[in-house]
Amino acid sequence: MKILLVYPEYPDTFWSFKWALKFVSPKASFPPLGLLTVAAMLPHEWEKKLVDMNIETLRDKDLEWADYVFISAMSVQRESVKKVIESCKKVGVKIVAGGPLFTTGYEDFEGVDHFVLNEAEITLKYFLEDLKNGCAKHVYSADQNPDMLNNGCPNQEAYVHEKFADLKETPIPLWELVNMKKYASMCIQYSRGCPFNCEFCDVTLLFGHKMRTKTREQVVNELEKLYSMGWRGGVFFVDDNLIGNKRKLKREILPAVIDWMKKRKYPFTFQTQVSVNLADDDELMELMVEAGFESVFVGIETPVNF
Ligand code: B12
Ligand code: SF4
Repeated sequence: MKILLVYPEYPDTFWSFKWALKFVSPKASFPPLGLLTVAAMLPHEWEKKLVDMNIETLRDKDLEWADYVFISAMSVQRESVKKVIESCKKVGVKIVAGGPLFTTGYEDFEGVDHFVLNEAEITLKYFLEDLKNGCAKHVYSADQNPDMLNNGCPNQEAYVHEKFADLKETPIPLWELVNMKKYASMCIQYSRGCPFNCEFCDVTLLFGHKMRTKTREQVVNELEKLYSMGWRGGVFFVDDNLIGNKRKLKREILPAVIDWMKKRKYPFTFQTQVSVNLADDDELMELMVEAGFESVFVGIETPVNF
């Protein structure tokens, strides 16, 4: 089976860093971590290629090569997604779509053969099983309503009775698919979810309020993987709010990262996103600095006191 993983183009916004990137050689800020994680969950023997449209053009010849095109996107990539779907339809290749854009509104997209929604750790295995049995459905979704649970063929929708994934099952992203030189920074994810509830933010809808975390071994193995692939420089912890579970971060994760960074002579600098209550915690700030965090992104979106 040949799988083409496609990451649609961003429009020209602040976060695209289009103008800033001109001063350094990379073409895009970050690689698509969701697609690389999904790629690592697909059968080992399947052939996989990645086209990140923020660094290269998607050609018909790429689409013709594939048996399935896997698309991931966030809302800001909507227009490009529509064009990718059109191109796939023109060459007659089947489409599997997942990620935040589709999980929060798949009904807006016609022409997609299979929606594999929510976290792939939960839904992808059901799709792969049905595909093997020749009866893949139109929609795979995580839902807590037990009445909607129906995983048998030939229904058109499968509701998996499990809302959020255990990150201990999450594999190391398939970094082999990426040309690291084209990016300003690499990424790693340690946790999902956020204890807060800012009204504009899709994070808690998608990933819940309960912090789910990887183990310290997983974090160190992911750093080691990036290092062994030759990466040196920035690494973005893409967590929604890295300090959502301060205790585990302070007691387990940061000490392991500090240890690894010291052994490897600080090959990376880290960036991340945190809630503003980081400022209350000197010990945590000191540990983060010792681990190699050089900047944090703090969103001050509300004047309401917590
Ligand atoms: C890193 C990040 C970015 C990076 C992008 C880096 C990149 N190349 O991906 C930066 C900082 C640039 C960014 C910017 C923005 N972002 Co952003 N970002 C994130 C963040 C924090 C992590 C993404 C990530 O790597 N996750 C780790 C991977 C493993 O998770 P994942 O991608 O969700 O993938 C999993 C599943 O979704 C699924 N899956 C994903 N893709 C696919 C595909 C298939 C085929 C299948 C089967 C499954 C599947 O399986 C994966 C494993 O479980 C998320 C929040 C989050 N927790 O995900 C927000 C998030 C994706 N961003 C969001 C938004 C809104 C934005 C902005 C528009 C914000 C703004 N107003 O400017 C900008 C727009 C960017 C632009 N250029 O204009 C929203 C998207 C909402 C939505 N419904 O689409 C999110 C969810 C955060 C939020 N606040 O709600 N972002
Ligand atoms: S603190 Fe950040 S991640 Fe958490 S709900 Fe608010 S905006 Fe979303």
